[in-house]
Amino acid sequence: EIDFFFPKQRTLAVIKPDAMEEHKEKILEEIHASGFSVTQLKETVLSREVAEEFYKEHREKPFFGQLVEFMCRGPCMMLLLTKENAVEEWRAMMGPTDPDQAKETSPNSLRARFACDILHNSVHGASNEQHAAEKIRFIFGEICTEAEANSGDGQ
Ligand code: RTP
Ligand code: MG
Repeated sequence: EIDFFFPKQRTLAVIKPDAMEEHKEKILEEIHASGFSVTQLKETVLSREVAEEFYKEHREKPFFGQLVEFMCRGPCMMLLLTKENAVEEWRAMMGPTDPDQAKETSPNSLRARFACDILHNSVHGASNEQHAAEKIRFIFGEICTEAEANSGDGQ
């Protein structure tokens, strides 16, 4: 299996409530077409508590209340994506936070095409490897790759 020779990275991606009805299938299709493996996938309506914890880094921001409300308003699709350089590649696919800026600088990005505005912007992606690991654990619990499982003492 040639995959063994290439270090894979994991990231957490979310299709946000504004994109679920109209754009979910298209986004999933593009994720696959871009060479990501969807290692875990879960469609869920976030509770207020979970949304607050998920975005706790933004607790002090003026948009925090609106952000939490928005993330709870309907189903989200949570995805654990695996690929070389997955964190950066998924962020590049998303484009800038603000779709007006995305349309200028990255017209092919998901946010340029599907986002409504800077808050309702269709997709989330972990911002770095550490953040990805933390959010993957929070959303999917303790999971490990086959390689990690096999590196134990086998008892
Ligand atoms: P995300 O965390 O969702 O992947 O987005 P991001 O890194 O591009 O942007 P971030 O600064 O982490 O903001 C998190 C989410 O908060 C909402 N937001 N609203 N009204 C506003 O000015 C504003 N700014 C950010 C967006 O939903 C953004 O994705
Ligand atoms: Mg962020």
